[in-house]
Amino acid sequence: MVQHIESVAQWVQQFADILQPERIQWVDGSAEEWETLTQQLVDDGTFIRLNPEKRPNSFLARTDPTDVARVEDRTFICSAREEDAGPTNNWREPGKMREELIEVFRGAMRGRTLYVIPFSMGPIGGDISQVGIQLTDSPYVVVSMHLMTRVDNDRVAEQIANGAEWVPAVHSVGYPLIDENGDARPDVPWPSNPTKYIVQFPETREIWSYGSGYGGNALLGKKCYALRIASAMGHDQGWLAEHMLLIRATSPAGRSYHITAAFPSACGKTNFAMMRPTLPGWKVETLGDDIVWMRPKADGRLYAINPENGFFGVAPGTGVTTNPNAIEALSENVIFTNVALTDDGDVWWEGLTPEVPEHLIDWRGRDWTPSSETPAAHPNSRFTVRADQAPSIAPDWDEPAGVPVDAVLFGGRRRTNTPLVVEARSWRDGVYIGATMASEQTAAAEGTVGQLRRDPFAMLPFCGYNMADYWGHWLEIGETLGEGAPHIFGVNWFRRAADGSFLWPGFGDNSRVIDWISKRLENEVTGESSLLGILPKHEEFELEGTEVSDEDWQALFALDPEAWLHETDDVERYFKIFGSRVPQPLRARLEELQAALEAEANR
Ligand code: OXD
Ligand code: MN
Repeated sequence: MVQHIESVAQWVQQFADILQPERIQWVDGSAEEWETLTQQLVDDGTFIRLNPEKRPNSFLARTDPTDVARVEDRTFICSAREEDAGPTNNWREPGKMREELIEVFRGAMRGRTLYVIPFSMGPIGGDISQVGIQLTDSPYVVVSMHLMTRVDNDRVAEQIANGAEWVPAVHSVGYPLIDENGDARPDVPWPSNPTKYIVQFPETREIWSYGSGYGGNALLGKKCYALRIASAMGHDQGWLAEHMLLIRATSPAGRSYHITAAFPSACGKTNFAMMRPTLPGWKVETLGDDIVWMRPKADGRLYAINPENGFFGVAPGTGVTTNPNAIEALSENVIFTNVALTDDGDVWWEGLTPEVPEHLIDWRGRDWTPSSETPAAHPNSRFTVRADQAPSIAPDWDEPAGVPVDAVLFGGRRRTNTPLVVEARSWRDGVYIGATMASEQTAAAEGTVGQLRRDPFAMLPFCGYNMADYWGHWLEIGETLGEGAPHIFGVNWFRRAADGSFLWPGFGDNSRVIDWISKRLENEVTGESSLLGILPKHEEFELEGTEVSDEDWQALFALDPEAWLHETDDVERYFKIFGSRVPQPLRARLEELQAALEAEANR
């Protein structure tokens, strides 16, 4: 048990002295623990138990309306030197941040239970897996961690006893039940604090989080560990931690391809990961929907695992037509957060069904009817469910060795400019596509929805060190892999026609893009050379059964050199932010592209 490991016991005691909880509970991940804690959450008013005949063992939580998304402006990368955090991260000097946070943490758990959660990211003991221990005063976090990570006291203890490095992660919602004068105050259904800190110390591999109980702010195995801390570990140790989904696509001929894809938050990663292909004979199996860890192995290939154990998916837009696999996965054992409640004790959100219920209780607990002016479910409302409940889950998704990656996709939400699919001619050009990705902002983080922002590799909020060094790390991994490197593609499902309608049907029809990618991997088609890379020829691409007209097809790939020169000017300005740290090969690619676009514009 982890409580018998001296380094762990000491660390827990050190924080217990600061946080001053009423008691400490060592979490074991068992079914009994789930039972007890979910019932306690119901009794305390945090959870509503859903109608067991409709959705057994499932719960609805409503957060405080001010605690609904990741708080990027309160997320800090505290490396020893500011330049190592880089211009895209908020930086604070680690010593100062520690002092400030210890004061904030002091007494933060008065009157509450301190839960100690030993967990593994990835199958316990796997050669790409890693362990951690989270402290929290939120039982909602404990049961969510049960679903999202492998919580197991004995087996994690065994890893640590055998020398595994463990990441300490401290979390408090910042709502003590007893103030410094010893006066009690009542609890609320969703305790949180208006002041929030999501802090990573990449060099010492520590996470300190305060004030929020929601999602990536509070389930510290996810964004804080599996992306911010793990990206820094990977940089030092020669591997990659990425904001990517992972699937296996099998062709009608029975050939399987492992594909990872990076899309910014709330751009359909979960839908893509659980796709039901419309192209006859294709099958897609899910391995992961949000994060992959990848390591080059001795056979010269890049191997990937999904370090998570569950899906924390955006609910709105997930429906029987858009993602039937997710809908099946959600039939039992689910924690829903900030969706609407139906009159018969079930859940609903925009896009779940084409028909809209006559009456609901919205995510804020208020009566709602179709004439209400606000959505019934919060745009960033979520479901939390174990990965193996998805009917599309690959039978070997849990294999510690991981799978060899054949193709890497980078995509954003772009109305204009970016083609449906383009293959990079080289690893360098692929890294350029990843580094210059941009997307229209969604509701997953606070900020203005719809604004275009550069989101390199979909890692803008998640890279635990200088983004330009991260690009350099990708270039180095490419060199290590050489011939065995996956092919890299840029994709965009969101291009619009002049009238504002989507040019591409998306969802299951994205299997058509996979089909073309597989033909490129097999060298069965040549594609067509363009300034941006290799584009599909019309005749190489399966469109039968879609309503994509010739005109739509042209528009999906139209390249306007003037518009692209604006794009490359913007990239040039973006690169300037990183100064001399931008790797030379990426500057060279930018210059090459600018010269080619200028020649094209002057023709
Ligand atoms: C997520 C995100 O929660 O990217 O996966 O915001
Ligand atoms: Mn994500």
